[in-house]
Amino acid sequence: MIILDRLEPLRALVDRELDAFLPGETERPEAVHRAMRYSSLARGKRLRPILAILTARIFRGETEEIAPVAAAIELIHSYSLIHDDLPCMDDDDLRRGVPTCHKAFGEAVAVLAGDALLTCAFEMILANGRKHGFSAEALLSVISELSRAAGSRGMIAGQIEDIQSEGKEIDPDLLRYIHHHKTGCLFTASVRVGAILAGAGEKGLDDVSRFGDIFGQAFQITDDILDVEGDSAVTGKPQGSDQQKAKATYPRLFTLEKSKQMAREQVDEAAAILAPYAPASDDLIALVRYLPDRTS
Ligand code: GRG
Repeated sequence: MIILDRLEPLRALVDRELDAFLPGETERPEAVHRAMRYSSLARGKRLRPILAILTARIFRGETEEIAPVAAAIELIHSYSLIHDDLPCMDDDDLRRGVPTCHKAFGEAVAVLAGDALLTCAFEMILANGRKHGFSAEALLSVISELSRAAGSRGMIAGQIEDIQSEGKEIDPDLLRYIHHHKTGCLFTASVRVGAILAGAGEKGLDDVSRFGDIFGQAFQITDDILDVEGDSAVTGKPQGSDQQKAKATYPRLFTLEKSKQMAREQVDEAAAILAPYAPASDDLIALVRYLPDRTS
């Protein structure tokens, strides 16, 4: 069974938590609430909350009570996708196999739904965190990790450098900067959130941070490869979009073959970091090993 099938119950658990916390479609302002639910409940892999939950298991065993807090990370991710798709950014029409938020609801609603998802994430962390008995100190650390990863020292930094580098010559350092910030920071924050909620010590936090960073790089390389080789019916987003916009990508800088090799090397490196935690780290290792073969 491939790892994503084995993790399907976790994916469904995250969806139930999101469904339960997000405002209902009939609650005023209906348009914004409908758009928030439309984009965040659309079929996605829920990789970031799943990474947090699996990381927590390394340090604390079965950890169902992490899910209501970890699920909030998906709201930050969904916000970034909505804004990334806007006409002023990537101007994409398809996401997760359905029309993008601004195509379905208009631009003003999409901007506001994205903003509301970002703030809703922090509301969800506090509300669910207190309900499930996490300390105020742990929840402050979680908020600190995620706000930094989503802010101008994290995702925003990667996004703006990505936009500004379109059509220009890029070097490997810039490519690494863009992807580390745009994609890697939220993956690293996700595993750190899982470790913090599970009470991991310094060494554990350090190990999962290195794992998260390399996971992010391997994920991004395969994302770039999928833009070249993927099937938009499976990825749920337009194929060739990066190439069309002359984006900074691994295949553009290193060729497709070399990019695939780099992804495989990073997967091995990430797996080695968590090998000493086996068998508790088996699912995380399987998840990173799935990246080079992913089709969506
Ligand atoms: C702050 C506007 C703004 C953007 C931040 C994350 C980001 C930058 C933009 C998202 C666009 C994008 C395609 C980034 C590359 C990697 C990525 C995040 C892909 C989508 O993530 P998946 O594959 O998606 O986990 P699903 O749909 O499965 O959740």
